[in-house]
Parts: sequence; C-alpha cells; structure tokens
Amino acid sequence: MPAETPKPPVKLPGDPISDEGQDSVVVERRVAKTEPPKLYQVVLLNDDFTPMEFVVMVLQEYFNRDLETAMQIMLKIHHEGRGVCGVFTKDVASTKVDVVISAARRSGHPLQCIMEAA
Ligand code: TYC
Repeated sequence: MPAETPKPPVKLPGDPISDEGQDSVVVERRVAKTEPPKLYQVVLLNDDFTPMEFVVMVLQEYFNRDLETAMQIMLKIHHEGRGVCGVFTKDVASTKVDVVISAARRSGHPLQCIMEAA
C-alpha cells in the first residue's frame, strides 16, 4: 500500500493565523455585532367619522394607554391630523396595525392606522 501523502492542516474560522515556522502568531479578534432591531411607530390618522370614544378605546385596549393619555393622543390626532400610538419592532407594529384596522372595520368606522420607520 503506498504511503499516504501528508495533508495540509484544515483551517477553521477563528483559528489563529500561523506564520508557518516564524516565531509569531496573529490572533484575529472578531467582535460579534448584533444590530438592534429597527423600530416602527404606529400612527393613527384623523377622519371626520370615527367617534372619539372609539379612538380612545383603541388607545386603551391595544396600546395600553390610561384614559387621560388616550384622550390626549386622540385630541392631538383630531387637531393635528395624526398621532403616534406607540413604537414597536416591525412584526409587533404590523400586527397592531392589522388588529386596529380589523376592530375599526368590524365596528363600521373608517379609522386609518399606519406604521412608519421611527
Ligand atoms: N375627528 C373624529 C371626530 O371628530 C375623531 C377622531 C380622532 C377620528 C382621532 C380618528 O384617529 C382619529 N369624530
């Protein structure tokens, strides 16, 4: 049986880089970077038909706002055309938008809810 030829050593990620017989070894330092998730604000838009009480209920039920804060946000939307209900990760913001629009349509209101990069 022929003698096996020696195989070169397998290099794995993170292995020190050898300088093949020289007297120094370079160790690669890699900093693992985990980006924080992008955030999205959920915004309610004003319209002329959705009752104020319904918007206040939405802010309490789906955005955990107390009555006073919910009233303030609702009035801000009423006067300024739009208002931020909360800031969330993408999936949570998207679900909030769907849930709010479903609740509004179920109750026959044209309330608009959108999400946008925060
Ligand atoms: N403008 C509505 C009214 O006068 C109230 C309202 C507030 C509607 C906020 C939508 O996102 C809204 N009945």
